[in-house]
Amino acid sequence: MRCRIVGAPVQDGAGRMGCEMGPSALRTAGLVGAIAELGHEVVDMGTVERAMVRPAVHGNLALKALPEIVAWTEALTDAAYRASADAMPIFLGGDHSISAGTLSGIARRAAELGRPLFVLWLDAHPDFHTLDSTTSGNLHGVPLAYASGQPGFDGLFPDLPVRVDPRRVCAFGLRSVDPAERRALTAAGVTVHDMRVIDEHGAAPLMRDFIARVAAEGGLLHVSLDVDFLDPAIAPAVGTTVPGGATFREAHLVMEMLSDSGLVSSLDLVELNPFLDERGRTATLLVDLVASLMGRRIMDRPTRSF
Ligand code: DIR
Ligand code: MN
Ligand code: MN
Ligand code: MN
Repeated sequence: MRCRIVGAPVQDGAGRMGCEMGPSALRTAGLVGAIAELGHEVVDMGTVERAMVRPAVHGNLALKALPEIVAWTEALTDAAYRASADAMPIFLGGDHSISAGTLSGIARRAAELGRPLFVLWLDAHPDFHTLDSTTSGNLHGVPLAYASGQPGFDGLFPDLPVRVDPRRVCAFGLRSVDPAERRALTAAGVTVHDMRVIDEHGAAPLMRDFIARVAAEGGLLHVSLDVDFLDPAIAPAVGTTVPGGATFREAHLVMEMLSDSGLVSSLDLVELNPFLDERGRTATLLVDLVASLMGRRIMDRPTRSF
Protein backbone atom coordinates (compact mmCIF):
# COMPACT_ATOMS: atom_id res chain seq x y z
CA MET A 1 0.00 0.00 0.00
CA ARG A 2 1.12 3.55 -0.68
CA CYS A 3 0.23 6.06 2.09
CA ARG A 4 0.36 9.82 2.12
CA ILE A 5 0.53 11.66 5.43
CA VAL A 6 -1.18 15.07 5.32
CA GLY A 7 -0.88 17.45 8.27
CA ALA A 8 -3.98 19.52 9.07
CA PRO A 9 -3.12 21.60 12.17
CA VAL A 10 -6.58 23.07 12.74
CA GLN A 11 -7.73 24.06 16.22
CA ASP A 12 -10.30 26.80 15.65
CA GLY A 13 -13.11 24.25 15.41
CA ALA A 14 -12.64 22.93 18.94
CA GLY A 15 -13.63 24.61 22.17
CA ARG A 16 -10.05 24.94 23.35
CA MET A 17 -6.61 25.33 21.88
CA GLY A 18 -4.09 22.55 21.38
CA CYS A 19 -5.22 20.41 18.43
CA GLU A 20 -2.85 22.43 16.28
CA MET A 21 -0.09 20.34 17.87
CA GLY A 22 -1.78 17.06 16.88
CA PRO A 23 0.22 16.41 13.70
CA SER A 24 3.52 17.07 15.51
CA ALA A 25 2.62 14.71 18.32
CA LEU A 26 1.62 11.93 15.91
CA ARG A 27 4.85 12.36 13.98
CA THR A 28 6.84 12.42 17.22
CA ALA A 29 5.11 9.21 18.35
CA GLY A 30 6.51 7.51 15.26
CA LEU A 31 3.57 7.29 12.88
CA VAL A 32 5.60 7.24 9.68
CA GLY A 33 8.03 4.58 10.94
CA ALA A 34 5.24 2.37 12.27
CA ILE A 35 3.55 2.30 8.86
CA ALA A 36 6.80 1.85 6.92
CA GLU A 37 7.80 -1.02 9.21
CA LEU A 38 4.73 -2.93 8.02
CA GLY A 39 6.04 -2.83 4.48
CA HIS A 40 4.10 0.14 3.13
CA GLU A 41 5.46 3.04 1.16
CA VAL A 42 4.85 6.24 3.16
CA VAL A 43 5.30 9.78 1.93
CA ASP A 44 4.90 12.63 4.39
CA MET A 45 3.36 15.43 2.34
CA GLY A 46 3.88 18.01 5.09
CA THR A 47 1.28 20.53 6.20
CA VAL A 48 -1.78 21.91 4.42
CA GLU A 49 -1.96 25.69 4.34
CA ARG A 50 -5.23 27.41 5.10
CA ALA A 51 -6.86 29.23 2.18
CA MET A 52 -7.42 32.97 2.36
CA VAL A 53 -9.84 34.01 5.09
CA ARG A 54 -12.81 36.01 3.84
CA PRO A 55 -15.59 37.53 5.91
CA ALA A 56 -18.49 35.18 6.62
CA VAL A 57 -21.51 36.03 8.70
CA HIS A 58 -24.40 33.90 9.87
CA GLY A 59 -27.43 34.54 12.05
CA ASN A 60 -26.29 32.04 14.67
CA LEU A 61 -24.17 34.30 16.84
CA ALA A 62 -22.77 31.34 18.79
CA LEU A 63 -20.69 30.26 15.76
CA LYS A 64 -16.95 30.49 16.47
CA ALA A 65 -14.25 31.05 13.84
CA LEU A 66 -16.58 30.55 10.89
CA PRO A 67 -14.35 32.37 8.33
CA GLU A 68 -11.30 30.40 9.45
CA ILE A 69 -12.99 27.01 9.27
CA VAL A 70 -14.46 27.84 5.87
CA ALA A 71 -10.94 28.69 4.66
CA TRP A 72 -9.54 25.45 6.07
CA THR A 73 -12.35 23.46 4.47
CA GLU A 74 -11.56 24.98 1.11
CA ALA A 75 -7.87 24.05 1.37
CA LEU A 76 -8.48 20.58 2.81
CA THR A 77 -11.06 19.63 0.19
CA ASP A 78 -8.47 20.28 -2.47
CA ALA A 79 -5.65 18.58 -0.53
CA ALA A 80 -7.78 15.49 0.10
CA TYR A 81 -8.81 15.21 -3.51
CA ARG A 82 -5.20 15.44 -4.68
CA ALA A 83 -3.71 13.16 -1.99
CA SER A 84 -6.21 10.41 -2.84
CA ALA A 85 -5.21 10.25 -6.52
CA ASP A 86 -2.95 7.21 -6.21
CA ALA A 87 -2.54 6.51 -2.50
CA MET A 88 -4.26 6.12 0.85
CA PRO A 89 -4.22 9.53 2.54
CA ILE A 90 -3.94 9.75 6.33
CA PHE A 91 -5.01 13.19 7.57
CA LEU A 92 -3.51 14.32 10.85
CA GLY A 93 -5.80 16.68 12.70
CA GLY A 94 -6.40 19.02 13.92
CA ASP A 95 -9.88 19.08 15.36
CA HIS A 96 -12.75 17.24 13.67
CA SER A 97 -13.71 20.24 11.52
CA ILE A 98 -10.97 19.04 9.15
CA SER A 99 -13.33 16.28 8.03
CA ALA A 100 -15.59 18.83 6.38
CA GLY A 101 -12.77 19.16 3.86
CA THR A 102 -11.33 15.64 3.85
CA LEU A 103 -14.75 14.02 3.32
CA SER A 104 -15.68 16.41 0.59
CA GLY A 105 -12.41 15.88 -1.30
CA ILE A 106 -12.62 12.10 -0.89
CA ALA A 107 -16.27 12.08 -2.00
CA ARG A 108 -15.27 13.84 -5.21
CA ARG A 109 -12.50 11.30 -5.78
CA ALA A 110 -14.82 8.33 -5.16
CA ALA A 111 -17.39 9.72 -7.58
CA GLU A 112 -14.74 10.10 -10.28
CA LEU A 113 -13.68 6.51 -9.72
CA GLY A 114 -17.31 5.43 -9.94
CA ARG A 115 -17.15 3.84 -6.48
CA PRO A 116 -19.72 4.35 -3.71
CA LEU A 117 -18.13 6.01 -0.68
CA PHE A 118 -18.81 4.62 2.79
CA VAL A 119 -17.81 6.41 5.99
CA LEU A 120 -17.07 4.86 9.38
CA TRP A 121 -17.37 7.64 11.95
CA LEU A 122 -15.63 6.50 15.16
CA ASP A 123 -16.56 9.12 17.72
CA ALA A 124 -18.39 9.81 20.98
CA HIS A 125 -20.29 12.46 18.98
CA PRO A 126 -22.00 12.39 15.58
CA ASP A 127 -20.83 15.92 14.63
CA PHE A 128 -24.14 16.24 12.80
CA HIS A 129 -25.06 19.81 13.73
CA THR A 130 -25.90 22.39 11.11
CA LEU A 131 -24.77 26.01 11.40
CA ASP A 132 -28.26 26.73 12.70
CA SER A 133 -28.59 23.90 15.23
CA THR A 134 -25.24 24.09 17.00
CA THR A 135 -25.51 25.72 20.41
CA SER A 136 -21.84 25.46 21.39
CA GLY A 137 -20.85 27.14 18.12
CA ASN A 138 -17.79 24.88 17.90
CA LEU A 139 -17.48 23.90 14.27
CA HIS A 140 -15.93 20.50 15.01
CA GLY A 141 -19.58 19.64 15.69
CA VAL A 142 -20.72 20.07 12.04
CA PRO A 143 -18.45 18.28 9.54
CA LEU A 144 -20.53 15.15 8.97
CA ALA A 145 -23.69 17.21 8.43
CA TYR A 146 -21.93 19.49 5.96
CA ALA A 147 -20.30 16.70 3.96
CA SER A 148 -23.54 14.75 3.74
CA GLY A 149 -25.41 17.72 2.34
CA GLN A 150 -27.57 18.77 5.26
CA PRO A 151 -29.15 22.19 4.71
CA GLY A 152 -27.92 25.60 5.82
CA PHE A 153 -24.27 25.56 4.74
CA ASP A 154 -24.91 27.13 1.33
CA GLY A 155 -23.19 30.37 0.53
CA LEU A 156 -20.88 30.07 3.55
CA PHE A 157 -19.03 26.76 3.31
CA PRO A 158 -17.68 25.77 -0.13
CA ASP A 159 -20.26 24.25 -2.46
CA LEU A 160 -19.95 20.48 -2.19
CA PRO A 161 -18.58 18.94 -5.36
CA VAL A 162 -20.21 15.63 -4.37
CA ARG A 163 -22.03 14.89 -1.15
CA VAL A 164 -21.49 11.84 1.04
CA ASP A 165 -24.65 9.71 1.04
CA PRO A 166 -25.69 9.66 4.72
CA ARG A 167 -27.19 6.19 4.20
CA ARG A 168 -23.64 4.95 3.62
CA VAL A 169 -22.39 6.41 6.92
CA CYS A 170 -21.99 4.30 10.06
CA ALA A 171 -21.51 6.26 13.29
CA PHE A 172 -19.91 3.93 15.80
CA GLY A 173 -19.28 4.55 19.50
CA LEU A 174 -21.66 7.48 20.03
CA ARG A 175 -22.59 8.42 23.58
CA SER A 176 -23.17 12.18 23.42
CA VAL A 177 -25.83 13.18 20.93
CA ASP A 178 -27.67 16.51 21.07
CA PRO A 179 -31.46 16.48 20.42
CA ALA A 180 -31.22 18.27 17.05
CA GLU A 181 -28.56 15.79 15.94
CA ARG A 182 -30.65 12.81 17.02
CA ARG A 183 -33.56 13.93 14.84
CA ALA A 184 -31.33 14.75 11.86
CA LEU A 185 -29.38 11.48 12.03
CA THR A 186 -32.58 9.45 11.95
CA ALA A 187 -34.12 11.51 9.16
CA ALA A 188 -30.97 11.25 7.05
CA GLY A 189 -30.72 7.48 7.46
CA VAL A 190 -27.29 7.31 9.11
CA THR A 191 -26.58 3.92 10.69
CA VAL A 192 -25.93 4.58 14.39
CA HIS A 193 -24.21 2.00 16.54
CA ASP A 194 -24.12 3.87 19.82
CA MET A 195 -22.34 2.48 22.89
CA ARG A 196 -25.53 0.80 24.07
CA VAL A 197 -25.76 -1.14 20.80
CA ILE A 198 -22.06 -2.04 21.03
CA ASP A 199 -22.56 -3.23 24.61
CA GLU A 200 -25.51 -5.39 23.60
CA HIS A 201 -24.15 -6.92 20.40
CA GLY A 202 -20.39 -6.56 20.70
CA ALA A 203 -18.19 -4.60 18.34
CA ALA A 204 -17.24 -7.55 16.12
CA PRO A 205 -20.64 -8.55 14.67
CA LEU A 206 -21.53 -4.92 14.01
CA MET A 207 -18.25 -4.30 12.21
CA ARG A 208 -18.57 -7.55 10.28
CA ASP A 209 -21.99 -6.51 8.95
CA PHE A 210 -20.84 -3.04 7.97
CA ILE A 211 -17.71 -4.35 6.24
CA ALA A 212 -19.80 -6.92 4.37
CA ARG A 213 -22.05 -4.13 3.13
CA VAL A 214 -19.13 -2.04 1.88
CA ALA A 215 -17.61 -5.09 0.17
CA ALA A 216 -20.93 -6.09 -1.44
CA GLU A 217 -21.28 -2.66 -3.04
CA GLY A 218 -17.64 -2.46 -4.11
CA GLY A 219 -17.21 0.66 -2.01
CA LEU A 220 -14.35 2.78 -0.83
CA LEU A 221 -14.21 3.27 2.93
CA HIS A 222 -13.16 6.45 4.70
CA VAL A 223 -12.51 6.05 8.44
CA SER A 224 -12.73 9.11 10.66
CA LEU A 225 -11.23 8.42 14.10
CA ASP A 226 -11.94 10.99 16.81
CA VAL A 227 -9.77 10.45 19.92
CA ASP A 228 -12.90 10.66 22.10
CA PHE A 229 -14.19 7.42 20.50
CA LEU A 230 -11.77 5.85 22.97
CA ASP A 231 -12.41 5.67 26.68
CA PRO A 232 -10.81 8.64 28.47
CA ALA A 233 -9.00 6.20 30.77
CA ILE A 234 -6.81 5.10 27.86
CA ALA A 235 -6.95 8.29 25.75
CA PRO A 236 -6.99 11.40 27.93
CA ALA A 237 -5.62 13.87 25.35
CA VAL A 238 -8.86 15.25 23.98
CA GLY A 239 -10.85 18.35 24.89
CA THR A 240 -14.22 16.60 24.96
CA THR A 241 -13.80 13.39 26.95
CA VAL A 242 -16.97 11.36 27.50
CA PRO A 243 -16.92 8.37 29.86
CA GLY A 244 -17.85 4.92 28.60
CA GLY A 245 -15.88 4.85 25.36
CA ALA A 246 -14.28 2.06 23.38
CA THR A 247 -11.81 -0.06 25.31
CA PHE A 248 -8.26 -0.73 24.20
CA ARG A 249 -9.19 -4.12 22.76
CA GLU A 250 -12.45 -2.95 21.15
CA ALA A 251 -10.53 -0.22 19.34
CA HIS A 252 -7.77 -2.57 18.17
CA LEU A 253 -10.32 -5.19 17.09
CA VAL A 254 -12.13 -2.62 14.95
CA MET A 255 -8.82 -1.67 13.33
CA GLU A 256 -7.78 -5.30 12.83
CA MET A 257 -11.09 -6.20 11.20
CA LEU A 258 -10.86 -3.14 8.94
CA SER A 259 -7.34 -4.20 8.02
CA ASP A 260 -8.48 -7.72 7.14
CA SER A 261 -11.19 -6.26 4.93
CA GLY A 262 -8.69 -4.43 2.74
CA LEU A 263 -11.35 -1.78 2.08
CA VAL A 264 -10.05 1.31 3.89
CA SER A 265 -8.96 3.92 1.39
CA SER A 266 -8.52 7.03 3.59
CA LEU A 267 -8.26 7.92 7.27
CA ASP A 268 -8.67 10.96 9.56
CA LEU A 269 -6.94 11.03 12.96
CA VAL A 270 -8.56 13.91 14.80
CA GLU A 271 -9.02 15.79 18.06
CA LEU A 272 -5.68 14.80 19.58
CA ASN A 273 -4.75 17.63 21.96
CA PRO A 274 -1.17 16.90 23.05
CA PHE A 275 -1.34 19.68 25.66
CA LEU A 276 -3.73 17.46 27.64
CA ASP A 277 -1.70 14.28 27.29
CA GLU A 278 0.30 12.28 29.79
CA ARG A 279 3.74 11.93 28.20
CA GLY A 280 2.41 11.28 24.71
CA ARG A 281 0.45 8.19 25.68
CA THR A 282 -2.60 9.06 23.56
CA ALA A 283 -0.47 9.82 20.50
CA THR A 284 1.31 6.50 21.03
CA LEU A 285 -2.01 4.66 21.29
CA LEU A 286 -3.17 6.26 18.03
CA VAL A 287 0.02 5.17 16.29
CA ASP A 288 -0.53 1.61 17.53
CA LEU A 289 -4.14 1.70 16.30
CA VAL A 290 -2.97 2.87 12.88
CA ALA A 291 -0.46 0.00 12.90
CA SER A 292 -3.32 -2.45 13.54
CA LEU A 293 -5.24 -0.86 10.69
CA MET A 294 -2.24 -1.17 8.40
CA GLY A 295 -1.62 -4.83 9.12
CA ARG A 296 0.21 -5.32 12.43
CA ARG A 297 -0.94 -8.60 13.96
CA ILE A 298 -0.38 -10.41 17.24
CA MET A 299 0.08 -13.69 15.32
CA ASP A 300 0.00 -14.52 11.63
CA ARG A 301 -3.50 -15.52 10.60
CA PRO A 302 -4.08 -18.24 8.04
CA THR A 303 -7.12 -16.68 6.37
CA ARG A 304 -9.12 -13.49 6.35
CA SER A 305 -11.42 -13.77 9.29
CA PHE A 306 -14.06 -11.05 9.18
C1 DIR B 1 -21.29 19.01 20.96
C2 DIR B 1 -19.94 18.35 21.15
N1 DIR B 1 -22.20 18.14 20.24
C3 DIR B 1 -21.13 20.33 20.20
N2 DIR B 1 -19.37 18.02 19.94
C4 DIR B 1 -18.16 17.51 19.69
O1 DIR B 1 -20.36 21.14 20.63
O2 DIR B 1 -21.81 20.52 19.20
N3 DIR B 1 -17.24 17.23 20.52
N4 DIR B 1 -17.83 17.26 18.43
O3 DIR B 1 -16.10 16.60 20.22
MN1 MN C 1 -15.78 14.36 16.41
MN1 MN D 1 -16.06 13.62 19.53
MN1 MN E 1 -28.46 29.03 7.98
